[in-house]
Amino acid sequence: MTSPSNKLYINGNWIPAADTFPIIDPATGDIVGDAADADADLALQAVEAAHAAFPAWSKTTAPRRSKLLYRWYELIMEHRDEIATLLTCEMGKPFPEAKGEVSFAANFVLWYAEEAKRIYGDTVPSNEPNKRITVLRQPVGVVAAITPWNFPAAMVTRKVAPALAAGCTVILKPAEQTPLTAIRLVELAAEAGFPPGVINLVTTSSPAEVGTVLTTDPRVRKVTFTGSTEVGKLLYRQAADTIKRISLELGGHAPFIVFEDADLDLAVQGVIASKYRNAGQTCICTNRVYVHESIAETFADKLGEAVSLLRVGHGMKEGVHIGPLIDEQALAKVERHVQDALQKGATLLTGGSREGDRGYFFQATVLNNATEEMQIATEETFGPVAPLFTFQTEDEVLARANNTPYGLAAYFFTRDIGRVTRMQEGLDYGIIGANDPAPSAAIQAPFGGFKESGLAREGGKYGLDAFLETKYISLAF
Ligand code: TXE
Repeated sequence: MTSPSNKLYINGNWIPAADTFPIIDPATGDIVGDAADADADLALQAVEAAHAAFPAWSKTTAPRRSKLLYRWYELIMEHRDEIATLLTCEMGKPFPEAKGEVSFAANFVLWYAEEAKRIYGDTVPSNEPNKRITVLRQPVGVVAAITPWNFPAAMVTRKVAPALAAGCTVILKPAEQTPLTAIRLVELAAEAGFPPGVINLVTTSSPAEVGTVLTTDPRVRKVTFTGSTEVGKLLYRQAADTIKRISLELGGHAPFIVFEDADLDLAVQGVIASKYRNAGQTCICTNRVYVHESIAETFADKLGEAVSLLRVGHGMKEGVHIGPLIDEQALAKVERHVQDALQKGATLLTGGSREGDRGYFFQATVLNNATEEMQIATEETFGPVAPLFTFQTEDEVLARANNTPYGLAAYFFTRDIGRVTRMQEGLDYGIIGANDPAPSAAIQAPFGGFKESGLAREGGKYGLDAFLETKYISLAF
């Protein structure tokens, strides 16, 4: 692994902080690097730099912005394996998944390199012959991007690339568990040639201190955040005083519904793909599997058997499907949810416990006979545990699926076209997988949630809107 830079990137310079903090491999508990520990003063310096760089960057031509983004994309792809190694070592996901994530991350940069050239305005017909109405799209200003640990590369580029394409300058604050991937991505952005102050990086072990600066300083005009619903609500409140634009991509509690006419083998593979990827630490991960009572036993047998074959281990080992959870707290939460479900009458089909005596591993688990009273039915588990519920009718399962404050992703499997139409329209979720367990792989599609799962969309042409203001000009002549 290359040695990470334990510095902050502010105004085009790599500068040290007074302190650093260690980064832990969740598979071993070993220290794999360290990162600079920014405080409020350093966060303010980053805001100052982004603010000073904004006028020139916002006036940089679209082809020039596009070219720099394209160069950044090329550099990320050239260093794909190296970044993926860093990612596995600080976050834990299996190396092939990490490589997939780095390509996914790079593709956002590529997409927005193109999209930068397509930020169009409008001419609107006027009521009077001597007036012209035009509508300009202009960059919103300085952007604070706060990213989580579960996708340390893709969440950075899904926010930073559209912001830069729109003409905004950025302060990036990655999660304290996974700053090394972000540092490397920013090093490559610097190498690509973005001018000083256009991208700034503040790593910190005190997210509340730095986050307060980023969400209250009036020079920051936009906050884009992915993380827990709890922190999302806090940032929303903090940003309210200065009416910042805010995008929130928060928690989820995805239902996965298997109707009696579904292709059961496909549905089993679907649960595996949507639940166990990233050890279940994905906001669109399946959280509740509803199976029609007439096929419940067959489905449970098939799923239990398939999941028992998944191998848990260090992400750099070959043949591993599931890496560790991010930390002890995450592991304890998963354990708590499983214990609570077992106490309330669930039965284990496979898994159910921690694995090994080092690192934060939990076995791939399937719980049968789950009910709504269990914590797992309402709280985001963020781990490799699939609880199985049964249902009798379409109306009933639709109501149960929608009975949550979350509204990010929902999945269902059926071969009845009428039911496909009714379900996709009836589910109160921002992302629907109809016979598809992996809708999020499309960078061109709008990713985001209803209700308490968030605000605004990321990805594709939709992801640019969050970084643009609309200006209406009425010209009399
Ligand atoms: O999230 P946090 P955590 C969910 C998931 C998980 C739970 C807790 O259920 O089990 O949240 O994870 C920064 N001001 N998701 O505690 O704390 C933090 O530094 C400013 C879903 O890791 O929300 C990091 O950069 N920033 C999710 C980011 O918020 C603050 C991804 C996310 O961390 C801050 C991760 C503050 N006061 C967890 N406090 C998804 N949507 O995919 C924290 N942060």
